[in-house]
Amino acid sequence: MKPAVRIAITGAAGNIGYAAAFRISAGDMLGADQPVILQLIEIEPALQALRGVEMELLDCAFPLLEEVIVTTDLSVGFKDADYVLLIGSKPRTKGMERSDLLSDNGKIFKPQGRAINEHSSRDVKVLVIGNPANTNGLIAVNNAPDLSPTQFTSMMRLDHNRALNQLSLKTETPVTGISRLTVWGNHSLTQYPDISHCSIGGESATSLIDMTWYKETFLSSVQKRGAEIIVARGASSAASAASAAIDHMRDWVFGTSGEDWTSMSIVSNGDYGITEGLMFSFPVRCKDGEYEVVRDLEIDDFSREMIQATEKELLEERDAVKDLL
Ligand code: NAX
Repeated sequence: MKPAVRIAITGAAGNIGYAAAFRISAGDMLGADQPVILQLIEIEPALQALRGVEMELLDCAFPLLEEVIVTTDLSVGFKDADYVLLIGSKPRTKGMERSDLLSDNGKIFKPQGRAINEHSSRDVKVLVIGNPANTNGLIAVNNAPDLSPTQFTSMMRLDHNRALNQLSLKTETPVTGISRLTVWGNHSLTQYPDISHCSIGGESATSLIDMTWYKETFLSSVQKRGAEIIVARGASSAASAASAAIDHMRDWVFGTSGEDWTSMSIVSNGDYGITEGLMFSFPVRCKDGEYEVVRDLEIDDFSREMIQATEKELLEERDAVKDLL
């Protein structure tokens, strides 16, 4: 057996954290030969619930789960962490302005970025899930100056998986037959699910898909899928978000398949003209624990417009939290 790795999860008593912890302990994220130590972080009011999660995890007698640490202390929770899932955040409540949401969450992600910088493994891989995920990720990475910006990512994989599902249903093709899909930009209504380079069952998606359906139905159905689930379930996506987080981390560690790629929000290097330093979702390929933007894809006028719109929104979000960066 390999030595155990440490996985820190904030908001671990919440819906997504609860779903993720069990799948990670079962080996879904890092493989059936990788023991794990879970470092579960919550705020004081949720500590009792978190102790219940700990009891359930232990009651599963997972062979890979070596230890569970439950804490409200960031220096304990992030200590030596090899992987970090930042899930806990402040939800938007009725009447709350987006700028208030951004700044309230900033107050969470700034100290968390600092604590990761100070206490986590020098090779830590961080995934930010708590919304607004891109800008929370931007705050965290800007407060971790001793780590590489490439160690911080935000989650777009749920949007990517949702788009795959929509295409699969529309074309009656299994999801495994669909590749080279990209969801660009922000995890918000401006995200751009792009099928320009996508292949479905070996054929180009643009030759199979009716572009009126694509523009008038598909785009908004992916963008608004989260809201649709809230209406149906009375609660926001949880198991699918946890599953997407596991997909994101697994691909980052073990690599994407062949010529295919995935969508990850990463710190922009200026690729595709996106403002340097912005946390933005690009098409990326992963290999040997690293990721690289898929470069030189042709961007048509429609795509350019959509990409610029989502970049504009992220620039506005960045401006709203500039004192936290
Ligand atoms: P829940 O409200 O069920 O759980 C959040 C948990 O975080 C709570 O237990 C709370 O006590 C804890 N928490 C709050 N502040 C904390 C802090 N400073 N440190 C540690 N823990 C803290 O929400 P859940 O459904 O699990 O969603 C969590 C976040 O994921 C939300 O921000 C949500 O909007 C976001 N999502 C992001 C997605 C993405 O694709 N990036 C998709 C799913 C989800 O909407």
